Amino acid sequence: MAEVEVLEDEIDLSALSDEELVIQMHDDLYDGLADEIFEGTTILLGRGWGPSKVLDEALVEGMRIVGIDFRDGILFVPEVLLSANAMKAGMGILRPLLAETGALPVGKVVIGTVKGDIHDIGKNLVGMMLEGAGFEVIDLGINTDVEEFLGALDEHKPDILGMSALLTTTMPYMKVVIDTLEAKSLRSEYMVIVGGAPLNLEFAEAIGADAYCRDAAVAAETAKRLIAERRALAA
Ligand code: B1M
Repeated sequence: MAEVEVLEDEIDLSALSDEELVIQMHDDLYDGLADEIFEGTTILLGRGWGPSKVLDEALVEGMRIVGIDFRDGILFVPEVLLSANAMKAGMGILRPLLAETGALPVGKVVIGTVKGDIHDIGKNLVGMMLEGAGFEVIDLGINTDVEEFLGALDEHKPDILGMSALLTTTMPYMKVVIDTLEAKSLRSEYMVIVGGAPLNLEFAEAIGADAYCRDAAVAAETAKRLIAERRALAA
């Protein structure tokens, strides 16, 4: 009986209009419902939507709403991880299609937790939020030393280098990376964003980073702003 009631409450996504379905997908992303996001993405593609349109209007917009509520303390880490997981379910379908159509990501980010530090929950959230904002993210994982950062920058040629640190003992390593970029005359090639609980704006400025991001939502907003500013300068 209980099962019947649950089934009666379920929404038939395929019966919704495009507009209703997109709004429903925003709700489902918010609620971290990966199966529904997978289904909604499949339905929109089946109705002739291009992968970029599905990404922008259904997924990225949904994650933008999640990001705002995370920033404002309405959503918390476990909920955002579920949303990010649901986003990944949609991205899994869209990623190969986007590659086929040659749709360009907003930009590329190489990200890692610095040497000596194994905290990665925040860094992973940042990576997911950046993906949600349309960035291609190359995640180097934890305990990343300067050689690994340099190797990844050389290989992937990102727009942005992102570093995370959760320990007061590891945050100075960010300066080692930035100083090495300076020493190799590579600093101007990349915009550097940093974050992690013990950091603040003063520290970011002191080590020569381009931006300090207090949380994952701010990181995604900041990355978009930095890209837009650089493109405006180049135009
Ligand atoms: Co550790 N740990 N930990 N820990 N740990 C802290 C950081 C600590 C504050 C706990 C405490 O003592 N109160 C303390 C640091 C003290 C200090 O340095 N002043 C600490 C310590 C001491 C340690 C060990 C040394 C403990 C020991 O072994 N004696 C050890 C260190 C190991 C190492 O790294 N070498 C250690 C180990 C661990 C675990 C492995 C058990 C585990 C990590 C699991 C994992 O990450 N996979 C762990 C955890 C979970 C924590 C706490 C409890 C939670 C961290 C977390 O995930 N927060 C933490 C206490 C705390 O912060 N309350 C603590 C949630 C996460 C979403 O937030 O990471 O801040 P956060 O990320 C945010 C922002 O900071 C920002 O956006 C994120 C999302 O909004 N952000 C960025 C982060 N990176 C960013 C990058 C950006 C932009 C924004 O751009 C690139």
